[in-house]
Amino acid sequence: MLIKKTDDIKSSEITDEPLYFNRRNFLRGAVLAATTTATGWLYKSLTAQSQVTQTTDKIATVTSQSTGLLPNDKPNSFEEITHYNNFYEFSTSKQGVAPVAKNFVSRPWSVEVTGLANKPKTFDLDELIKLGQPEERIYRHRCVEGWSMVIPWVGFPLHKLLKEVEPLANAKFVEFVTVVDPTQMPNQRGTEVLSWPYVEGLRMDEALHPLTLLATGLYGQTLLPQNGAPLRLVVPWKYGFKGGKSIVKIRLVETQPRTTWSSENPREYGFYSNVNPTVDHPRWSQATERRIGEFGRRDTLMFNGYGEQVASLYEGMDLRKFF
Ligand SMILES: Nc1nc2c(c(=O)[nH]1)N[C@H]1C(S)=C(S)[C@@H](COP(=O)(O)O)O[C@H]1N2
Ligand SMILES: [Mo]
Repeated sequence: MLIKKTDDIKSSEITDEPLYFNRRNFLRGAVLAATTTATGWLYKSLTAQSQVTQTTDKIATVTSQSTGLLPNDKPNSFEEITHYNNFYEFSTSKQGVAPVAKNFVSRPWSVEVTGLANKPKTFDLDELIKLGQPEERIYRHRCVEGWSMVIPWVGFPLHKLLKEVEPLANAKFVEFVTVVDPTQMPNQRGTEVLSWPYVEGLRMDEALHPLTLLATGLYGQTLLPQNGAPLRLVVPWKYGFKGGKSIVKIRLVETQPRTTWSSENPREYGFYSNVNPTVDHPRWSQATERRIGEFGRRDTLMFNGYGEQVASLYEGMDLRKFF
């Protein structure tokens, strides 16, 4: 189960906000080092997809909300992030996703933003990236299964896109519909694994929160298929399954959408699914987690450590009831 670390980044490199840009340069160096020492196919796929690298170079500012890293957090290696994945459309084996997804074609790609909006619109991916002005966001990622990583995403806050379409006042929720393509995704040829498409959702205020990210890359490179190319959602204070991969449609709706995992098993996977160490999964404790690449377990943090930024969204809600 354990994946060997290939390009350790010293924890002493994790710094506070003022040193952010230096650290970012360091990470870019680490990517290059990993690239030259990794296998040939990796090198090829990275150099072939240099577009977002160039775009991210232009990022001028990163707000303090974008980091929130703790002293003992260090980014997982590119190898770990791209070879330990949940993406059931391709495979239910975490190590099996990357090889099966390897040739997934995600260009051209467009995202339809529809529903309760003044200006619904279908965006071409490149247009979307330009609009969003990608920035780097290093977030903790906590899977409901009890493991975690630290991932240096490249992306832009979802609110930038939502603002473009002008949501109507009765748009209370946002639904994220991901791709259906059984020719490229073997597990979509049946419904044994899940019913397709994989759908997720957020309340409008969660969707508009500055931490909520549409990711188009990681480690300064466009996303590989296994991480949700070309566009996936990242909601760092919620369990990982809330972050739908390979999104094709974003719908603004009035009532809480039916999401894949909460309809599959509402007792185990709630609509909100905020990381909460005090609410156990019916089949296992959520109090601790295993950081990929580490031995032993760490304590899981309320809201995955982002409580200061997001706890106010849930004031007055019983987080044991609305899980
Ligand atoms: N379309 C789709 N999105 C998905 C999943 C999936 O199976 N299909 N798995 C989810 C789960 S359980 C997790 S933990 C994260 C994993 O993202 P990563 O592989 O990039 O770390 O993606 C989420 N998004
Ligand atoms: Mo997950």
